[in-house]
Amino acid sequence: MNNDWAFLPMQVSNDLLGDSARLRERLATDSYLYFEQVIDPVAIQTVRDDFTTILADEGWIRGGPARDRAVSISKPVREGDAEFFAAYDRIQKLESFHTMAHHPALAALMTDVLGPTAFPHPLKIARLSFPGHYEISTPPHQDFPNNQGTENLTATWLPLGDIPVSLGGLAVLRGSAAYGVLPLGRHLGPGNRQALVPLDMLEALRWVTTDYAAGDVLVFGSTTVHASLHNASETLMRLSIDFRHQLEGEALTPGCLEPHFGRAAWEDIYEGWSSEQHQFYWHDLDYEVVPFVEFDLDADTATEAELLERIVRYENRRDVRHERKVQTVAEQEPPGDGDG
Ligand SMILES: O=C(O)CCC(=O)C(=O)O
Repeated sequence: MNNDWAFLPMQVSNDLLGDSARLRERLATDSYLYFEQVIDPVAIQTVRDDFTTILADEGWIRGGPARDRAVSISKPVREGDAEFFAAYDRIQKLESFHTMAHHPALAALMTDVLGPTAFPHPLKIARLSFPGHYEISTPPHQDFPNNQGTENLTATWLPLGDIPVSLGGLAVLRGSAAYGVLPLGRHLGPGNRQALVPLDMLEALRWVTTDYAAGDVLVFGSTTVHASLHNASETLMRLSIDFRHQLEGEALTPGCLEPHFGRAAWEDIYEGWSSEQHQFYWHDLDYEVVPFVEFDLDADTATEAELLERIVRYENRRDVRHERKVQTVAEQEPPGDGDG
């Protein structure tokens, strides 16, 4: 979606920290809570460093002194493409990434929001958003259809570094959670599904977003409609992580107990970690595992054939934009020592 003018600013909720009743009231009304600078930015930078080290090593971004800026040099890939997993499988093994879900400030915040037995799912998600990859921006969607279990499931989204609007952070359709689970359509972006948001909702509600900074946390419910803005930067990748949380005693589905994309055993993920503290932590928790049910797609969504057409059109556009980006990087970003 366009990054400007259509949005209202997000309301900052730091003043409600520690006040569970008012946090829950605001979450119920607005469908999101946005907190500035609640996580130590140095801890966030550690995760970013681990991500960018892998991305530079895989040739996705410029290495050397430019590494931290995440200057994209490879052709964009879609989540699920074979090339995507070269970097993503390595990122999924990062101790710093999984451990961030247990950061004391995040745990305290989620205890305030959900209750004393709040815990993060073992499934933890990283998003690696390429510049000029507009067709693949995360579409408006709700987390419930992809996760299921309890509707009280609540997500946290953390920028790994500053994410101004131009870099394509998350936007939320304020008040959307009250409308319940919406019909689903096909999409090329992460999750491959979009919420088909009815016109009356779009007329009644407003999209909100902000310029995120390292250390910020966005919280939203399982039926909150949210989407990413386009990463409209010419050359920079947008990096973020997101977790799902719930209370003990509630339901979850088997996929929430697996690594994202389910491509490695937990023992492989944990290989080389310095601490066992956050390994297999859910074995000691109480929850009910319920089956995942495939939701039907709305009859009006794109057909398989239309989706294929979209993929071809997308790939052509992506390739043209990629060539332009390579030229821009060559002009604006002199090569660094450590380029892979
Ligand atoms: O960061 C993104 O682009 C998508 C995050 C998100 O909406 C999700 O994981 O549900």
